Amino acid sequence: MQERLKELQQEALQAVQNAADLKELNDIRVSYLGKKGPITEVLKGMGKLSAEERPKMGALANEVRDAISSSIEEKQVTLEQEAVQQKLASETIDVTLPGRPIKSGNHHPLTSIVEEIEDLFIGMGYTIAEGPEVEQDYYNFEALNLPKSHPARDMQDSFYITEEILMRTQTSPVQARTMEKHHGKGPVKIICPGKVYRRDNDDATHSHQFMQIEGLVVDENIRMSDLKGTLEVFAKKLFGEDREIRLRPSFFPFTEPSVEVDVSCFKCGGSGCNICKKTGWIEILGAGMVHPNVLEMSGFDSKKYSGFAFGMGVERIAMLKYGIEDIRHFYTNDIRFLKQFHVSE
Ligand code: 2U9
Repeated sequence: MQERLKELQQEALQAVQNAADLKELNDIRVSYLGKKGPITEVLKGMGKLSAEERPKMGALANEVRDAISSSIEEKQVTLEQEAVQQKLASETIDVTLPGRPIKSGNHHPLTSIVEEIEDLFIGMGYTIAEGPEVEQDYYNFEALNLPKSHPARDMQDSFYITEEILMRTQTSPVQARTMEKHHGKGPVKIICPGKVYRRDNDDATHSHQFMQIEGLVVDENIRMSDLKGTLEVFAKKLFGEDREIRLRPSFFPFTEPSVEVDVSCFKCGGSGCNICKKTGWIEILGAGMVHPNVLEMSGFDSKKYSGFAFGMGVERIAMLKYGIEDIRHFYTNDIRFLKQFHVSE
């Protein structure tokens, strides 16, 4: 029995030594030290021993069991450490490798232009005002000095929904609504960006839906020189510090006097090229002093208050700024077109 126990110890220690992983080690533990293991088996035969030999054999069995179990524990620590080392080695990150670029989208060019213009005017103390795209005839036309009989209504063929409701043809109704909310008390200083709708046949330079930005300032002592100074800052910011503007007389029902505003050509600097059609000037917006009828209709005393307003088509500004030749590129969402406006941050 003594020999058998020694033999088992040898065998077990050898097996523990050779164990390749934690699972194998656990199998050894179960097979040698478990209830059905060989040591238990040997101990069962102790009944046949003399009273003298029994305690000796019991002590030896415990020694063997302890030796096997401590060698298993030792081996377990070694295997666990090896496993950690292996995991660390396999998961090593080379922090010196360059990162993978994260693909990000970018703003639509129209959004960028609108935001750039908004930021500029916010910097000059304006606030942004928005209003409904489905608008009442009153705010779209009547309140802007375009009564039902006015011939200028023909100039802007509109999408009517009912006799009195239409898709707005300009963002001006937002200004009329804002003025009304001020109950005749200035100042009003707003920028109104948004979509507008006109019954036009789509081609390279026309779209039945496009974006406008309009501005309105109403207060005491607002003069044409305020309008000119404001638009000069705008033109320089958008098209370059060397730009100049010029005002040409024009007509809009909601402003008097009215002007069309040109910026000196940003390509040739004014000497004449294909962009400015050899004139040195490019038309960028319309503007004027708010018509007294418009002030009165929205509740302002036109003897006390005056104002200026201006309006521009956002697509036109973007086409000029980025050299885009077809307005339809803005709406077809071709990723190759949109990607060109990616600005990495
Ligand atoms: C109120 C009073 C006055 C807004 C103005 C223009 C001149 C203008 C066009 C430019 C190109 C529209 O996109 S476009 O077709 N706009 O020329 N807009 S003054 O005047 C207003 C607006 C609201 C209450």
